[in-house]
Amino acid sequence: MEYSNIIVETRGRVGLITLNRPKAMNALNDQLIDEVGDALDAFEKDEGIGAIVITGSEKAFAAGADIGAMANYSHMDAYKGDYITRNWERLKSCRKPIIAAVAGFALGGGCELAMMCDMIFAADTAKFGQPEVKLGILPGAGGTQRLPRAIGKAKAMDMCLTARMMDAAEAERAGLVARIVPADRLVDEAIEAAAVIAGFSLPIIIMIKESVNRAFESPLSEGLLFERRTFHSAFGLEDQKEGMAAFVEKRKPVFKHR
Ligand code: CO8
Repeated sequence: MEYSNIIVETRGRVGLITLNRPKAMNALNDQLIDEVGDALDAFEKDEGIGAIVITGSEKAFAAGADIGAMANYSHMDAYKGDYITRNWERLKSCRKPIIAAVAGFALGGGCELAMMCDMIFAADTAKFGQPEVKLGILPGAGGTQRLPRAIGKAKAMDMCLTARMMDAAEAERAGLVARIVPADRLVDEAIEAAAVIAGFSLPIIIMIKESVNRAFESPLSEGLLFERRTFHSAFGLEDQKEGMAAFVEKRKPVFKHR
């Protein structure tokens, strides 16, 4: 497939999507988001891919939605055409795990895009923010919802109401970021982690992802029930037999359903 706003590569069993609008700090227009959706669809169908990394440039993961493109939208344009927000939920429905590898600015829709991924690895240069208030709008792709779930109400309010940015160290302390990595190692480390994930049993990886996400969608009792049912179903998989046999026989497991 031809892409003009992203670069799509594979590294072993890892799919790599690089946002590529360098002149606009990877500002997210509808075409770019559509292309990310198409690339995810292709990786989802590809049995050779077990996990995905989304990254940007050294300067910017993404500096938000494309301000120039949306500056003159009317309410009717935005609502009827589902502009700016269309296709974003495609990230959420991807069953294979996605790591956001963030260097430089992750602002507005850029921060929201990173939060839609399953975990964020941040370069020590990363800066996260929801500066929409400065533009006379509010976050529109999860900033007011996923950010408080990740870092709590106090810090989320601070970021959304004052537009202040959070550096990588604070983002890691607050729980937004899984790992901080030196900038020159960022993509390699994300690919290495994705390769580890891609070496495990894919059905189990999907079950883990669904179960952890369930923690944010349901009361504890429902989440625990979902986990227990899913846990029991794992005993119906060949890969469970292989994983446990390999442990008992002191060898490395060879999972069939990667
Ligand atoms: N949109 C369009 N162009 C942008 C954007 C953007 N968000 N950010 C940067 N650019 C462009 C600049 O216009 C500039 O272009 P040019 O060279 O042609 O003038 C180029 O990128 C470089 O930018 P700067 O010269 O400003 O670079 P600096 O290093 O001085 O500053 C910053 C970098 C801090 C990132 C600065 O550019 C900035 O503040 N950008 C805007 C950040 C912002 O407000 N983001 C939020 C946008 S609104 C949003 O994301 C709403 C999301 C709602 C839902 C999303 C969809 C579901």
